[in-house]
Amino acid sequence: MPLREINFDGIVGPSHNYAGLSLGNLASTRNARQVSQPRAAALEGVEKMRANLQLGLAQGIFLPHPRPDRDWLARLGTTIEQADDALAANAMSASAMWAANAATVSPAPDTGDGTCHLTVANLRTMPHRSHEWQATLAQLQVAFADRAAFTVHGPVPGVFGDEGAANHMRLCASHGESGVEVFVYGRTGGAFPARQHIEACKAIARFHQLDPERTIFAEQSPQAIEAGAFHNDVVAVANERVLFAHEQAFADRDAVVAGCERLVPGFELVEVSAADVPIADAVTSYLFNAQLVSPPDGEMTLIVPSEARETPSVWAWLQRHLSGNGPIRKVEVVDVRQSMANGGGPACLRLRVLADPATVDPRFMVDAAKLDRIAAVIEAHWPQTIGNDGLRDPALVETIERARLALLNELDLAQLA
Ligand code: SUG
Repeated sequence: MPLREINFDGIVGPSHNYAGLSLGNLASTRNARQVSQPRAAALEGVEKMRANLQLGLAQGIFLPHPRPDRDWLARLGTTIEQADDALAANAMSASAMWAANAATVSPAPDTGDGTCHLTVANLRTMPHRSHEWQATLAQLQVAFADRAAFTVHGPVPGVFGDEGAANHMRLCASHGESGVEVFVYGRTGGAFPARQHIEACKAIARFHQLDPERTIFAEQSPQAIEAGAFHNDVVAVANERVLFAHEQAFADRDAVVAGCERLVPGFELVEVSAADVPIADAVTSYLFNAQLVSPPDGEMTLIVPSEARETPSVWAWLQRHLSGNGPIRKVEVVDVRQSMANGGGPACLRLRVLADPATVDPRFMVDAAKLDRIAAVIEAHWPQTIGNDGLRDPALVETIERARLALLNELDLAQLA
């Protein structure tokens, strides 16, 4: 069976809220203490997946994690009832929705043993994210249990921060061919935390048995991190032979481009200048946190959040690109405002896995009918709103725990409970 790109979207969990937990993520800070809408958020995510299916793409899902994370609180010697506000917020976060941070994926054509390797991200920089990996790993082990097709790795040691696919890009002539993997790390010492450590990148490249000749380690530009690009996928995205990036994405832009030109047949750089789109506009609009995909009709498509249409410099750039001869042939707009308000765009919400869909546990794959069933559970069980003062409210906690169980039962995944 041919390999296909499958986008696994994180279903937005019933505890989705705005706690302002992510320093360096400007949207998270700006929207701290706003009232969230978990039901609308999860339904936006379902609509995005529906749109992907309509483009002819293969679609998968990851499930919300248990929240509050009672095990994590117990390891801190407390409970959701007794924790202070800060710990309670960290234990309640629905941040696992941003599946781009779940793992780093190297598909079979790139690896020494011909299986698709996944390394779960330790996410150690942010406390609310540092306790995601256990539940993520449990799902990866079920979804990708086929040992002939997949190798799933535990996290790299927590001393070296790893944020998964958000800091990793793959370029290739076409999906099924062997690719060049680009790992993007940050250097500490700037205004905001650099979440991805170079040692984590190197360890993953070793675990995944990548060819060192076809692996690039690139430093993210400190300017980009300072402007609010806390992950590389806020300023760059790759698909097949195309790298779409802001000119200020990398510390040494020329070295990244030269490496890709040397290694990727037909490499094409689509670069956006700061004169056309200031980096601040790239960060507020999430122009680059788009899904750049190759639908079956062959028209490379950029799936952007509606904020991109509302940012004049960005929308003008997109119109110019579409009217020219560039490789991006179509732009689709999706509304993921609830996630965007926490700094999570269309690309954050998905993990790309190149694989034969038949080798994935079918409970993690969706079609339109299954999305209808998921939407019905969300409508019936997800809270409509959460205000930040109510995060420990026992009735809310009970609603959230029940909602997740209802979804697991609907999808025959109660084993993850
Ligand atoms: O890690 N926001 C997430 C957004 C992750 C976006 N992912 C990618 N770019 N791939 C983060 O900063 C905010 C949570 C809060 O403030 O309640 C948050 O965790």
